[in-house]
Amino acid sequence: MLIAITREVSPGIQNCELTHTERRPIDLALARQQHRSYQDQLAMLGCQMINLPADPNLPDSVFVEDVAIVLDELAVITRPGAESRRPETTAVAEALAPYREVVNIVFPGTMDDGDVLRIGKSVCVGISSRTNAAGFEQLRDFLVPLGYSVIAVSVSGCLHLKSAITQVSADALLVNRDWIAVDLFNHWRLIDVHPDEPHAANALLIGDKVVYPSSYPQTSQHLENEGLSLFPIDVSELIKAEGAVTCCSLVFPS
Ligand code: CIR
Repeated sequence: MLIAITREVSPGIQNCELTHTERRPIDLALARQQHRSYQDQLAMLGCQMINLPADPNLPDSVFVEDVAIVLDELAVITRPGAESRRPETTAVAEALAPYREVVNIVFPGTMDDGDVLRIGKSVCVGISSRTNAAGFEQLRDFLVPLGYSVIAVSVSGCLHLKSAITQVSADALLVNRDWIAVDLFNHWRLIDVHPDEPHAANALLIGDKVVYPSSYPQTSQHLENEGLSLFPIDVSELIKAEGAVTCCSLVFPS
């Protein structure tokens, strides 16, 4: 059984953190409607949903992915790189406590799970404006004794590692090579985003199903040509907050 933790869109989302995106007005009602469709999609794909309430004081709290790394053996609560996001961890840690032993990234470490790409027992950690070397070292010290290999990768030009690369099937990764060097991933089938859609590398793989933003039609076509079947979802308002599809949930086996 898969569990998916999500958190309702904050009424304060307009004041979200933005790093590589210009601020544009966000239609809160539409953002909520899109987020509900996203939750429905995850439920339809077999996830048991845990929907945490919105917090008006935490503009980015819909992006629950960033505050925890959930592995089979434990959950690592991050110390988000943006100070405004640090209080988001409390509610998510409480929601995870019944399912996993919970440990924490602590000062001086910073980490957003958007920077953590886990594939089986391999964990790649993007060193970015949100995740620092101390955060990487702390995660490595938690995971290496559990049999994981933990590798640092530098990311530039985008917010997180998973803005640049995500897994889309058992053997394929979707990638924007402008933001990450792919040498490390050369043994994978690499599918490139369409050059006109630089933000299109973030896909959410659940089992063998790919939840994918409808905002990127050219990359969608490309993925379908590669034989992948997509579950399209409109998250245009969440994209304005520099979010995408992985960031709105924490999905893990119970
Ligand atoms: C932020 O800047 O932290 C939020 N506005 C967006 C976070 C998106 N997170 C993700 O893709 N993992």
